[in-house]
Order: sequence, then C-alpha cells, then structure tokens
Amino acid sequence: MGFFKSVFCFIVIFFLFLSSTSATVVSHDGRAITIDGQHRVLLSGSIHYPRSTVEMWPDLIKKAKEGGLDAIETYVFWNVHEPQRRYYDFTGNLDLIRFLKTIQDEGLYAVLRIGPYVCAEWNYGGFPMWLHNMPGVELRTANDVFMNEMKNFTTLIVDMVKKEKLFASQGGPIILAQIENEYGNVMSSYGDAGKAYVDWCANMAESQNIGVPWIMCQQSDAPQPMINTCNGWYCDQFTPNNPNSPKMWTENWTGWFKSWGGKDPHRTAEDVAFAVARFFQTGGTFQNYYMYHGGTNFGRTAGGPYMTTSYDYDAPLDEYGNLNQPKWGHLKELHAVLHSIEKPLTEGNITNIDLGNSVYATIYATPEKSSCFLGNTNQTSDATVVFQGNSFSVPAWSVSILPDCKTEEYNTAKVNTQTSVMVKKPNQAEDQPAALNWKWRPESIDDTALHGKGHASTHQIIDQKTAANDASDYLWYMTSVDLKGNDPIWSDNMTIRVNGSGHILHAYVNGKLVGSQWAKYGVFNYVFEKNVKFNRGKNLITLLSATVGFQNYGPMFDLIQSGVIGPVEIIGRKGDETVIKDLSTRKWNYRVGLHGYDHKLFKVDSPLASRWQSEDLPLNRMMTWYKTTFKAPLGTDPVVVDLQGLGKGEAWVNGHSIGRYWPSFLAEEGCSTDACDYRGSYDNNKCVSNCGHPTQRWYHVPRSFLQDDLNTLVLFEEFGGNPSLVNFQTTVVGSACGNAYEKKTLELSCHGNPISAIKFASFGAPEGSCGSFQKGACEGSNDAVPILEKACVGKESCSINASEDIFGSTNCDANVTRRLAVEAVC
Ligand SMILES: *[C@@H]1O[C@H](CO)[C@@H](O)[C@H](O)[C@H]1NC(C)=O
Ligand SMILES: *[C@@H]1O[C@H](CO)[C@@H](O)[C@H](O)[C@H]1NC(C)=O
Ligand SMILES: *[C@@H]1O[C@H](CO)[C@@H](O)[C@H](O)[C@H]1NC(C)=O
Ligand SMILES: *[C@@H]1O[C@H](CO)[C@@H](O)[C@H](O)[C@H]1NC(C)=O
Ligand SMILES: *[C@@H]1O[C@H](CO)[C@@H](O)[C@H](O)[C@H]1NC(C)=O
Ligand SMILES: *[C@@H]1O[C@H](CO)[C@@H](O)[C@H](O)[C@H]1NC(C)=O
Ligand SMILES: *[C@@H]1O[C@H](CO)[C@@H](O)[C@H](O)[C@H]1NC(C)=O
Ligand SMILES: CC(=O)N[C@H]1CO[C@H](CO)[C@@H](O)[C@@H]1O
Repeated sequence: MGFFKSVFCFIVIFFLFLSSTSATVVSHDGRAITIDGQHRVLLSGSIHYPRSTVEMWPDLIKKAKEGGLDAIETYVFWNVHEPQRRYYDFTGNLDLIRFLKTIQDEGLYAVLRIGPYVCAEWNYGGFPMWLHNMPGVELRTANDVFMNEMKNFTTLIVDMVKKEKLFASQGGPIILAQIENEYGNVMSSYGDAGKAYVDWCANMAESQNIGVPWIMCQQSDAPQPMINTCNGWYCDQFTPNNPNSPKMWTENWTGWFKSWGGKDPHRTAEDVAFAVARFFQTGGTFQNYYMYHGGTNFGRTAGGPYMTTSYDYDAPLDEYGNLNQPKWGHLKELHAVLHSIEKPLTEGNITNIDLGNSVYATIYATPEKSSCFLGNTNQTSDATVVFQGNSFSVPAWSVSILPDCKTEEYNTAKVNTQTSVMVKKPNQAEDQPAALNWKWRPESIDDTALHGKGHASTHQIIDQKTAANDASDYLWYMTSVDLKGNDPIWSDNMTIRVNGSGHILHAYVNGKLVGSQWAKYGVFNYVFEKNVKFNRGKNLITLLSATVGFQNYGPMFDLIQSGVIGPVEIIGRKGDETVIKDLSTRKWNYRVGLHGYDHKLFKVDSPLASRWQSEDLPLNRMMTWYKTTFKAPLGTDPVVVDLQGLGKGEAWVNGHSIGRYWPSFLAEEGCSTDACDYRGSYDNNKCVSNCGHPTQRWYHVPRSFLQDDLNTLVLFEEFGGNPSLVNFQTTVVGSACGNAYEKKTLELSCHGNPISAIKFASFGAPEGSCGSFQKGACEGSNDAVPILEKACVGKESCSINASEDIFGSTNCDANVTRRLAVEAVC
C-alpha cells in the first residue's frame, strides 16, 4: 500500500513539476516579444505541412534550425481538414499535431496562423466549398452563418492543440497565433460590416484563452490586444498601431509563386538579406520568411486560378527540401549576427544618424554593449563612410552590421556562401529501360457527350462552385435544342458561343468535339465561338468545364464565378442579318467529374485494372489515361518526373496524386538577358527566367510515395500528349561555386556527393558569376587551382581561408576588396 501511495505521490509531484517549470510566459512590449521576461530577436520561417510529406518534415525543420531560425510558422488549411461539414481529416501530411510536435522535437518555437482564411495560393484561400454553398452565408464579414462556422473550426483547432499542450502557456512550442489574414487589404469593400467583423474576430480569438498573444497581419486598425503586423517585400517603413506592440513582419516574401503561363520569379539572396537587415536596423524584432520552404501543391490543392503545382517560391529550401544556395547560407550568417546582438537590439537606446546620400547609421546602445548598422539605401552609389573614426565601404543597396560598432561582421551584399547549381540526373536504377512501357485506356465520355446524361438539372446555368461543390475539377453542362426545319436561325454560317469564366472549356455538339479554349493567365473571362454543322431536329450540346484552382485572394474573391457563366447561344448569320438563340434558360443537366475518376483508375488496385491495353498506344489523343511502371531511382536524392511532351492533366504515383500537370503551357516571353541586379526595389517581375519554356516540366515525387520494387505512374491526359519522353530523374548539386571575401572562410559542399574537380579558382579580383568566372585584373602569386584540388577533390565538403598566407601576395590596387572565387564540379 505504502509503496503504491508513494509512487502515486511521486507521479503527481512529477507532473506538477513538469507543468510548472515548462510553461513559458510569452508577452510583449513596444520593443519585442518577451519569452519568460527576456526580450527576443525572433527569426521565423513558413513551412506549410500539407506542401511536403510527414517523412520530409524532420529534415526540413532541422535545416531551418541549422539555418538559424527560432520558429516555424504555418497556416491551418480548413478545406483539407473539413472537406465535408463536420467530417474531419488530420491524417498523413494533414497531421497538424504531429507537425507541431516535430517542431517541438527540434527545439523550435511555432507560430500558428489559424486564419482560417489563409490566401496562401491555396485552393479557394482555404475555405471549404460547402461553406460557400451554405444558405445565407457571406464570407469574411459580419454574417452569422459564416461567423458560426469560423468560430466552430477555430475552436476545434485551438482545442486540439490545447489537448496536446502545445501552446507555450502549457509548455508547448506555440508562442503566437493569428486570426484572419490580410483583411485590412480588402476591408473597405465590406463597409461597416467589415469593421464589425474585425472586432468580432478579435473578441472570438481572445475568448479562446490560449495564453499567448494573437496577431493580425495587414490590419492597421487591429483592436487591442491583437498585435498588427506587416506583410510585404520590405517592412522597414512599418509602424504598429499601438506603442505597446512590437514591430513585427509576418510575411517577408523570399521569392514569389508561379502561375501557369507565368515566368519563374527569383529574388536574390542579397536583396532578401538587405530587406531583413533594414527591418532590424529600423527597430524590427520579429520577422518571418514567407516561404522558408514552399513545397508542392499536391492533388488539387493549388489556389488560383492557375497556380502551378510547384510552390517552390525561390525559398531558402527548394521545393524538394534541398538547400537553395546561396540564399540559405547567406541568411544563416545574418541570423547568427542578429542573434549575437539581441540585447542591444531589443533593449538598447536607438540613435539614427543620416550620413547623406541615403546612407544611415543606427546605434543600439546598452550600458554593456553597443551595436551598429550602416545602411545604404541608395540604389546605385556605393559608399565609403567614416563612422566613429573608422572607414567602411558599404555597397549600394546593402546593410553592414557591426556588433561592436567597430568591425563589419556582415554585409548583405557580400555573399560568402556557395552557389549550388542544381541539375537533374537520369534514373540509374538497375534494369530500368530507357523508355517506359505504356498502357492506355480512353476516358469514356459517351454518357455525357453523346447522351447528355446528368445527375441534376436546372433551368439556368449555374456557377461551377455551386454545381460541383469542388468534388472534381470537371463539370459537364448539357442541354439539347430542337432546331426545326423552318427555324429562322438556319444559315450557312452558324456558330455556338459560350461565355465562360475559366478555366478550360471543351465544347461538344452531338458527341463531336467542336473546339476547346482556355483562359490566359490573368484574364479569366473568355468568349468561345466556333462554327458548327447542326442537325435539323434534335441537337445535343455538352460543355465540359475544367477548373484549375479556385480564386484565393481579393475583395469578395469567393464570389467570382467559375465555369460556364452564360449566355450560351446559337447564332445564325445571313449577310447582315444575325439571329441569336439564347440557350441559357433551357433545361441544363449537370454531371460532376469523369468516369475514370469515379472508378479510381489512378489507384493501383482499381477494379478496372485489367482493361488497360498495350496495343496502338495513342499519341495526342484527348481524354486518355496512361499507365506505366518504373523502378525507383537509387539513393536518397529527391525524385522528379519529367512530363515533357504531355498536354494537361493530373498524375499519380502509386495512387498518390502528385498534382496537376500542364507542361504544354509555355511561360510568357519577356525575360531580360541582363544579369539580375539585386539593387533597387524588388517586385515579382524583376529577375524572371524560363520565358518561352514549359511553365512546369518537372514534378516532385516524394521518396515516401515510392517503394523499392516496381512503382506505378498513372496520367490522365485531358488535352492530348505524347508520353514517350516521360522519365524519372533525381535532383542533385551539379556544381558548387564558392565566394569568400578576404579573411573569410570559403566552404564548398556537394551535399552528400564527392567533389570531383576544380574548374576555376582565383584569389584577387575575379569577375563573372557561377558558371562564367574569369580571372580579374589582379591575383595571388600562388596558383589557386592546385591548392583547391588538394583541399577539396574527393571530399564531400571542404573549407579554405581566403588569405594571402595561402594564395600568396597579390598585385591588387589598395581599393580592391579581395576575394576568392571557386567553381567545383560535383
Ligand atoms: C461545431 O458544430 C457542431 C454542430 O454542427 C457542434 O456539435 C460542435 O459542438 C461545434 N463545435 C464547437 C467547438 O463549437
Ligand atoms: C544616390 O547616389 C547618387 C550618386 O551619388 C545621387 O545622385 C542620388 O541622388 C542618390 N539617390 C538617393 C535616393 O539618395
Ligand atoms: C539611454 O537613454 C536613457 C534616457 O535618455 C539614458 O538615461 C541612458 O543613459 C541611455 N543609455 C545608454 C547606454 O546610452
Ligand atoms: C461567320 O461569321 C463570322 C462573323 O461575321 C465571320 O467572322 C466568319 O468568318 C464567318 N464564317 C464563315 C465560315 O462564313
Ligand atoms: C460574360 O459574362 C460576364 C459576367 O456575367 C459579363 O460581364 C459579360 O458581359 C458577359 N459577356 C458576354 C459577351 O456576354
Ligand atoms: C582559417 O583561419 C582561422 C583564423 O583566422 C583559423 O582559426 C582556421 O583554422 C583557418 N581555417 C582553415 C580551414 O585554414
Ligand atoms: C581603384 O583606384 C584606381 C586608381 O588608383 C582606379 O583606377 C580604380 O577605378 C579604382 N577601383 C575601384 C573599384 O574603385
Ligand atoms: C497583398 C498580397 O499580395 N498578399 C500576398 C502576400 O503573399 C502571400 C503569399 O504569397 C499571398 O498569399 C498574398 O496574396
């Protein structure tokens, strides 16, 4: 008895001990977030759990920690968690709790942006379609139906998280939570109801009692105690709306997203670092990278319209989880310097000095230590400034950080990190034939295109969101029209005209395709018109509409119509005379989805598995299913499938959807051939690439989708394509270019593979960039190439100091900032 009693007591005391010591107090004042009373510099990065796999999470979070982050931020994606009202899914990569625990296991903090409106280039901004279809609902405004659902979901998430003790107040990793998202950008369109809604959001959030602060981003009138925060390319000009709120930047866009038909956006490491350093120079203390890892829009989760399957975002970790160098490493160094001056930054007295020509010094002074920033916001003019008796060179559009106000430890424009050039390697699995062997089967469209059979009907044309409830990308609109012999419409020139709003239309008359049309990126309304030979008598008109992600942003974005919006007309033209027959109010039958999807042809164990044929493989045939098997590439490097040659559709590996594909959609023209200049304000049209090439040719196949032996790839080809070029590849570092200023250490790594050769090396004033380095006007007296060969070849990584001791004295002018540049082949 005594024994059990004492064990019981021990357990009770143990738990009391745990909960009382591990609870963390998160608060803030006008300077910074405080954690257990300590002012903190917090560097955070967005990683969205559904955009990678459970198996990838630990590695991504480890790399984020190694990159110097304190916290991981994520949205919560309502429409994938509650696909039907009150039916929930938190399995696989939707396991939010497991994701938060993975963050906790790595010892990082978490920022939970519940939204539940999230934007995020996510389908319909994260709203479930059933919500749109609820009677009487109006989204994102003071509407009881909506507020009730929003509160219900928010409470569900908060309760789940509380149950697992994941808020910092309970000893967990979550230090901040967010309600709503960028509402301030659209609020004016909602009038007074918008203001009432924001107040309601704040009260509802407060009533959840989570014990950590709530934030509202882009909400200048956020009611206390909500902290309003800034999103943007730069946030140095931002001031919070209350003296007690710290200056926080919740979305620093590390790059930008990509759309079908759009170019590849890039944001340089120098400019991202500049924006962050400026933010801290001007009093910021919390900042979050949007995105730190962008990842993949698997399945039908891409937002829209027209967001690509890749959500790489040019983030510090690329879509597959590789380090995006030099961005990752350059920011890592910045984080280390910022953390080293946490106390002066968050507690010091601030003095700003204008040094002229857009150069500013900022001193953060505490009795023990002073730290300084020298910021040059001039876009063109490099500066040499004398500051507190020392001379510093501060390149245009850069910030230097001097932790002791004397020595420059970091400058945003001086990149000491290697540039990794990623390449794709062919699948080297054993017995993998060069070309895949395909089977195929047609998508059966006879019921619809030929017979007009639907599941529901109305006497009007309705929005695809309402008719299909987002159960599928595909919706058939079908009607029939009797054209009597004496109808005044008859002429030699008869057309069908359809007013559509995206995104893709295939029009059939009497079972025959008359034409297809899709929207251009950015202009989603279109009018389709084609000549048709109609029958005298009954004619069946069937319109297959396909959506490519629902609108996720903008005032009242949720109301923008999709699919066929009408009118649908038959037009007869005789000379100057035009007769129009409007079919819009006829009886329309609707059918959601396609047969192949209903029968789950993409599943390995689909019941119709036997009906695939190997003979007469069709090329460029619309509405066709293709299937093949392949061996997984050896090793652990990330795997991609090259879908060059295909049109548009969806792809599955072993039954997992890897997303929509559309390689036939070429990125628009208009890329500059000039090297990308990091100087000057960034926007997403600067430093673009990939013009005129398939918008997205390679698709991520996470390793966890693959098995050792045979794997199955299924494609649904909607437009018609040629699968003969399809192949699997791995992404690896092809070459690594290092750059180190004098007295810094150059580090090179092939990330797991050995360095095989040194293609270029010079210490002095080398010119050009990775892949096109050249010797400059001056150089060290020792030949740099053999020195690097000795230090690096055969090793996975190596490091060497950029110094005269090693490379010999140089004949450089005194004003040259000497550096070592190296290109290594992996
Ligand atoms: C959400 O709504 C359901 C009824 O649809 C109710 O049973 C449940 O308690 C609600 N949840 C919360 C947290 O209010
Ligand atoms: C940048 O420097 C140039 C050259 O010194 C000068 O003409 C220009 O006015 C400066 N621009 C700003 C915004 O300070
Ligand atoms: C900071 O400012 C306060 C008030 O002006 C002053 O009393 C204090 O000495 C300053 N501290 C430092 C380290 O400059
Ligand atoms: C039919 O009429 C349209 C509109 O006037 C015209 O553009 C088109 O060329 C005509 N087609 C034929 C086949 O006559
Ligand atoms: C197509 O529909 C849109 C939205 O209802 C409307 O604004 C537009 O005028 C229509 N276009 C035509 C040609 O009817
Ligand atoms: C580089 O120089 C530092 C001192 O400046 C020294 O500690 C370090 O060992 C050197 N590293 C290499 C790789 O030579
Ligand atoms: C360095 O000074 C020389 C003259 O001494 C001059 O020709 C050269 O342009 C200067 N270079 C730089 C980078 O300022
Ligand atoms: C106002 C604005 O452009 N907001 C965007 C901020 O960036 C996020 C992430 O790309 C988008 O979701 C928002 O649309």
